[in-house]
Amino acid sequence: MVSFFVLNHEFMKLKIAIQKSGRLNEDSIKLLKECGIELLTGVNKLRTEASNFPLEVLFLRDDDIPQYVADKVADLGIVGENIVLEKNKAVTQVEKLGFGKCRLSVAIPKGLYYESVASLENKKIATSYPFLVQQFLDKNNVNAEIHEISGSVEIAPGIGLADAICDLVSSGSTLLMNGLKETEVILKSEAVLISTQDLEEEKTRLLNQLLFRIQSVKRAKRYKYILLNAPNEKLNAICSLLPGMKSPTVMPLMDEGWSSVHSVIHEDDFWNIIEQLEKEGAQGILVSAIEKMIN
Ligand code: PRT
Ligand code: ZN
Repeated sequence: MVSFFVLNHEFMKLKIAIQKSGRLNEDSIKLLKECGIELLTGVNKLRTEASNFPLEVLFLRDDDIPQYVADKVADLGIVGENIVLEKNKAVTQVEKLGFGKCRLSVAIPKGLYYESVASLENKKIATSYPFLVQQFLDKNNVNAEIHEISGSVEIAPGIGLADAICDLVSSGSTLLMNGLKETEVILKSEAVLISTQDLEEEKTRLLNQLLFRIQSVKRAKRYKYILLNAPNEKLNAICSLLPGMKSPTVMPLMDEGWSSVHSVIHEDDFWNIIEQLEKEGAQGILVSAIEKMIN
C-alpha cells in the first residue's frame, strides 16, 4: 500500500494548458524555458512534456483554457486575463505574467460625438466580450444592445453592423486604420497563470516550485546589474544611490584611490540614477540584464 502511494507521487505531473498558436504561444514557452524547463519537441502538436520537471503541456485555443482548467483536465493554464474574466469559470488566478499586455476598450467612429458612458445609451455594440461589456454597461446603468461577433470586430461600424465596438487594443493602430477612436477602457489585461480550485497537495507543492521560478524570472526583468568605477572620495555619495539587494559590493581597483562598485537597480529608477552617478564622478559604467533574481 505504502509503496503504491510512493510510486504514485513519483509519477505525479502538473498539466499546464498554453495557447496552441497565437500571441501568447511563444511567450508562454519562453517563460517556461526561462524557468529552466526544457520541453521535448516531438511530432505531437497537442501535448508534450518537460524533460527536467514533472510537467505536461497541453496546446489549446486560448478560449478553451479556462474551461479545461475548471474541469481539472489541466491543473494550470496560461491565458489572457481578458479571457479568464469573460469566461467566468471557477478557476484561481495565481500570478500575473507580464506579457500579452492589452486593454479591452470601447471605440466609436472618429467623427461621432461622445461625452460619457451615457452616450452609449440605446446604441448597438459589437464585441467578442459580451459578458464583460454587459457587466460594464450594468455598472454604469446604461442600456445598449450587444451584438456578439467572433472576429474582425473593428469593421462592424463601417459596414453598418453596430454603432460602437468593444475589443482588445494594444498599439491602437487597428482602431486608427478603421477610423475609430477609443472612448472607454473597461479592462487592462495581461497573461496570467491560472489553476484549478482545490489543487491536490502534491500538485500544490509542484505549483509552488514553478511559481518560485516564475517570480525569480519576473523580478530579474525589473532589475539591472550595474558595475562602475568610482573615486574613493565619492564612494559614499555613489553607494547611497545604489542600495542594491542588501548593499553594494565595493572592491579596490589596482589603480590607487579607485574602487569598483557592483549593485542592482530597478528599471523605473534606471535613467535617473545613471545621470546622478555620472554627476558624482562614476566612470566605466556597465549595465547588464539579470537572468534570475532570488528574493
Ligand atoms: O486561436 P486562438 O483562439 O487561441 O487565438 P485568438 O486569435 O483568439 O487570440 P490571439 O492570439 O489574437 O490573442 C491571444 C491573447 O493575446 C488575447 O486574449 C489577449 O490576452 C492578448 N493580446 C494582447 C491581444 C492583443 N494584445 C491584441 N492586440 N489579443 C488580440 N489583439 C488584437 C485585437 O483583437 C485587435 O484585432 O490586435 C488588434 C489590435 O491591436 P493594435 O496593436 O492594432 O491595437
Ligand atoms: Zn481565441
